[in-house]
Amino acid sequence: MSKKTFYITTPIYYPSDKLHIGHAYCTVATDAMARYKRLRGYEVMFLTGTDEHGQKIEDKARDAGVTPQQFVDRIVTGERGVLDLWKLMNISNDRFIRTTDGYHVQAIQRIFRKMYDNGDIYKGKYVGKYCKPCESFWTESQLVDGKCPDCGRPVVDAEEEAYFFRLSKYADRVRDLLENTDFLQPRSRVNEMVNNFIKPGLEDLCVSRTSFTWGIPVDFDPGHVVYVWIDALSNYITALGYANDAYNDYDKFWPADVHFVGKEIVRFHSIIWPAMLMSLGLPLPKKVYGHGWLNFGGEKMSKSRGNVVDPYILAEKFGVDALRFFMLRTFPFGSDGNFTNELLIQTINTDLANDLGNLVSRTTAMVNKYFGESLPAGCGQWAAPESFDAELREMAVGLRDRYEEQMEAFQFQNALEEVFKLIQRANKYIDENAPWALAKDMQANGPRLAHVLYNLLETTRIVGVLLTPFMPESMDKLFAQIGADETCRTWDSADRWGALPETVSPKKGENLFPRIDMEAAIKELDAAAEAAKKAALPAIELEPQATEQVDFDTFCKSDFRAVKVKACTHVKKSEKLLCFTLDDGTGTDRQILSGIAKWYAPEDLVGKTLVAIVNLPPRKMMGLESNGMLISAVHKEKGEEKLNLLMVSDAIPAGAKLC
Ligand code: ME8
Repeated sequence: MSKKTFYITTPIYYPSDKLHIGHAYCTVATDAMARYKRLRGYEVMFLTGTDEHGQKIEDKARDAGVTPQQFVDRIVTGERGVLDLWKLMNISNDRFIRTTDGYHVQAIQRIFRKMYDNGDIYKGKYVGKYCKPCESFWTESQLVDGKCPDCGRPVVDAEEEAYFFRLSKYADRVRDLLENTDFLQPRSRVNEMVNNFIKPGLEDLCVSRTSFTWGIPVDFDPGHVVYVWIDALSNYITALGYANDAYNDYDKFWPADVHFVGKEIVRFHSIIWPAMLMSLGLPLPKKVYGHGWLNFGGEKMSKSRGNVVDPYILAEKFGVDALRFFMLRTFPFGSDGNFTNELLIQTINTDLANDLGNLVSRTTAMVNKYFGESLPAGCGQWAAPESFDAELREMAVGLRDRYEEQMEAFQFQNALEEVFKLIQRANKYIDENAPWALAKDMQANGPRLAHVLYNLLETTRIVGVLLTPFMPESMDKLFAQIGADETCRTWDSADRWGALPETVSPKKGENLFPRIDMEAAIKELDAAAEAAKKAALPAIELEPQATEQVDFDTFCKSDFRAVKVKACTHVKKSEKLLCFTLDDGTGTDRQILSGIAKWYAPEDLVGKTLVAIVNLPPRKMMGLESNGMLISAVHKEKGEEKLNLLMVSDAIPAGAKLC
């Protein structure tokens, strides 16, 4: 009999910037789901990838001075790029699609043509705004203060030929899908879609562009490229081999069991995507799940807001599994969550170091201490069980069902909550039995102690199985420590008490989740974030040149002269000011104050030939008079202000006019 299949996807990410922990959130959730289904024996197809076309990428590549393909290659396959990040996060995707892959490009052209041939795509006129100098079309909403968002100049009304998709034709069917099935989850997102987008009337969608070239060409109409969302959404079927020969998995895996997507792109997945599939005559995905955002400081984490958290820093510091676990344990998947380093460390310390880590280390240590290599045969049985023996055992064998119910509803947080209730119960069971007291008389209490420890090992094993989708590497270590081989790491064994042989050889090993010193770690993270912020700043930043013009006569009124420094001292009580005594060629010393103490030691300036503007009105600073201003060059390096006094050749005599 063929295996049951499960097809799950993440959105395909824009490789416009480095990905952050917010992107990792969805991918880690998808990974946990995929691993859970594999554990249950499903044949899983887990797809992720990158969405590489569109104007934004074209613009960024131009700014970076490379071709769009070079630009996306660097972010996808380069060091610490998308592929590296998924490797780091231990993501077990079965396939990775790039929308620049040849097979996808060809499939999109076929899909576009099919929709054109069946009359759902037609040529019309796109009415919008046009910026002549930039040769760009804009929609009303893209304008900034009614002007071109690129150059700020006025725009004119314009029309452009474009292809449209008859989205309006599918409005009723899509509404029915949303309102009368559980296609879209969480349910709360349905009203949002219907009220905000469907009720006001679905308009046909413009699905081609002629204003830029970085996209998939419409093969029957040169100059048009396919709208990036038509290109992107189709990835879910092209990656299976729809309309191409690269793969042959469409019949096996389509329709998808679930698309996991962030809440802001639910609109595309629950309205446009089903309508496209209806037009193509294909089955619809079974579910779209719109998850919440990971916020930082109360706002969506995103590069443009400058509040991104770097997964590399956190993974290096706390381990990948702790990070994966934290994201799914702490925030309900359907709602937004506020990421803080404190919360991350607190979760690691409480759940992983204290509760789980202690259970494992105490149990294995006690087996080794009181019994050596292994527990005696027969320890799984106890003739007169205590009430807490039964309680622990019942809770443990019933856990798999409770966990499954939550996982099937994508409620990772609740599934983990169930697991941790058992872990806490097991720790309480240690205290209830006080093994250290039993160990005082091994002759009398040895068999009971062995039974208690077996119950703890068995509970730990069940916990280990169910935590594997979340923390695969650490659970491998956990199994090795309690001596569980492959046969008792399975889904089937997770509701079977006694699957662990009585005489396995547990070995207390390294601490699975070391406790973290909150204060020290926060300090280090803050410093790392500061350094990363600095590193991301441009190497050199220059002030934009003034656009306002000065007429020549006004400019000529400024009198610039070469001056020689006779003396230079710090101004008392001022951290910024230096006081210069200058020879300006008039025979009378000139005093100028300048706020450059941060950059120069006074003694280094004596004897230098500088440039000053000498016909400014006198100004008082810190009780001293300044007559003019020294000219310097300013710029920023990695966000830090730099200043260089303009120094000219000493061959120039004091007082020489600069013109
Ligand atoms: O939207 N918290 O790509 P994208 C949670 N290419 N999720 C976040 C997040 C955060 N702080 N920041 C981003 C696109 N995401 C399209 C998708 S699919 C056919 C095309 C999530 O790179 C975001 O919600 O901008 C989205 O689901 C995913 O990352 C990709 O975002």
